[in-house]
Amino acid sequence: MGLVKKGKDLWFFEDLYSDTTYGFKVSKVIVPETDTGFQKLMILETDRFGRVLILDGIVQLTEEDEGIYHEWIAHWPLFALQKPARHVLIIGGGDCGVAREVLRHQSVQKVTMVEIDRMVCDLTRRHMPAVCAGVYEDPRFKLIVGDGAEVIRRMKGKCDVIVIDSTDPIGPAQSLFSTDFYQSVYDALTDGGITIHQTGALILQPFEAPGSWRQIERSFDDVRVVQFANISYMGGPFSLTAGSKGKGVFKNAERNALKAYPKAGFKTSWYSPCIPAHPYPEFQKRLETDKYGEEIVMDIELPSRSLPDAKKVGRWALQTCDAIHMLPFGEAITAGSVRGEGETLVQYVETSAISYRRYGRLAALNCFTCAALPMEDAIRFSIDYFKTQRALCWYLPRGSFADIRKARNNTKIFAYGAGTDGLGKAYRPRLIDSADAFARDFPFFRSGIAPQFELVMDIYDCDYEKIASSAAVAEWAGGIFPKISGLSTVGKVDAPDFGHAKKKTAGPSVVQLFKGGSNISHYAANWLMIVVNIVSDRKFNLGKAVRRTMGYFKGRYAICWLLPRGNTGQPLKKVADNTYIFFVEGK
Ligand code: AG3
Repeated sequence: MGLVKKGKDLWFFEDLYSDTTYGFKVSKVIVPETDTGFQKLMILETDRFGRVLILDGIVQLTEEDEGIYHEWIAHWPLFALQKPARHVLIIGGGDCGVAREVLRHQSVQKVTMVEIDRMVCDLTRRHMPAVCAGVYEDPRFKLIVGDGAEVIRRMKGKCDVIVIDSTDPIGPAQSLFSTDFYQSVYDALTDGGITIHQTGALILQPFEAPGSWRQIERSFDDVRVVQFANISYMGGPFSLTAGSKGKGVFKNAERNALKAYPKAGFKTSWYSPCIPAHPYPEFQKRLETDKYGEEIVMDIELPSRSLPDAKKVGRWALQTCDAIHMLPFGEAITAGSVRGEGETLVQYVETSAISYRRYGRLAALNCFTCAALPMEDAIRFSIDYFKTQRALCWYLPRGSFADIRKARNNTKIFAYGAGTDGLGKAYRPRLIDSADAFARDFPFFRSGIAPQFELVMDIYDCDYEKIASSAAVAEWAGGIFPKISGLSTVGKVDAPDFGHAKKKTAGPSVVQLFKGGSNISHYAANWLMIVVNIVSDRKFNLGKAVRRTMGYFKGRYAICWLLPRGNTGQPLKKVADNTYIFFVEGK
């Protein structure tokens, strides 16, 4: 919305969210919206908050409360260190608020600030002089106008603290939230060093902090979220995510701060070592356990009297969406049972899908959602709907970023319905080495238990450009994968991008039907992760399929499941014995 006239008054409303905003009355426009070549900059004056810096419609600081953010992001890491900091690197932070606070530490001999947008420096220096008070005059301070992601590569092992004071991961700051960047931040730190990054409002941007947590967890030895609240950043609890080079650095953070702060020789207004700034327990839990989604896979036997027609299956998909509180997206994709392709229906829900596939009297159902899945509701609904007795089920925690053992433990194989008591006894898949799964004599295909099978892949740390592009995804699903696997395609590849409002689920989806199977996958651009489900009744070279897929998307590692489908007649234990999970390391 930006600037809006209300009667005689001029108001500003923030543009960060599409469905909620906050605003203030403007007394004067100091710098009208200016395109800097990197972003749109505006400086406004208000009676209540003093001057306000706005980039791309998002409030970056107000003179009234900038101290809260700048003190926490600067002093928390500096006081948490075991040894006083000497060299501090700031990425972004062109208004110099962070530099101002860092320079108050007498131990600091050098502060390098790398800001990509010179106009942010110049205009805030001119119009908000209190924010950068003293910084430019301090001989310890050096400004580099340039791309932080590049400059940092030349700083190996040089910095005790690296503060990333960026805008949100949209626009010019996008590359500062990538795995490669975090890795070069790690490399630039001294041993025991700390980095800290602004990672958004915990309630209003629920996937920002968990996303950064996952990334930082991969490159750093420890992760910690520091929580505070200010006025400038709407939404209450706001997060800074810190990573350390060296294990156990954060264990002493509070103790170090309590000792160092009284000796520092300056007082703060908002930061205090007596405020531990841990996130609310609910958020901490989510940071550690949040996953991309959950999937329930069900094989059911249809009653012989009446095989459901396409309409009935379509209604099942829509009512399943209702039962699990997911919105359907787009039209269902269907295939008839010509030439043994099987009857298939795929209904997209928010970057995941509900699918049905019938072979004879067996229906193979998948119900994947990116939100919490009310699993029992989903199963019970399908059993009732198709008037069957029992479902053979696999519960898969998808995109959990967990290690393979945890992923195995959280996977459940069970029967549900008549003759079972609730979820009954649940089994785990067999954990094997990828080398065994990829070996020629892998027993899975010889056991005779898998008339159809499903290869499920969660591939992590993929290339952003590849997974954010519908065209690249379509090329893989419609052309490359069928070639690698030898599966023949039925119809055209469908690769929509529904433009989901939630960051967690942003990115394209894909469906490519095969003779005797399908490829249904989703691409989480913000988590750099993809989730793939391939069902087939023809065997293909697993090693080649997984490796080439990882190669195409440049994935660094993958967790794969292999499920025998179409086994409603088999004892549960036998099904579990033939369900596998394995870890694949990328090249
Ligand atoms: N940089 C962080 C702005 C974050 C705004 N995001 C938000 N409200 N979710 C501020 C620069 C101040 N030096």
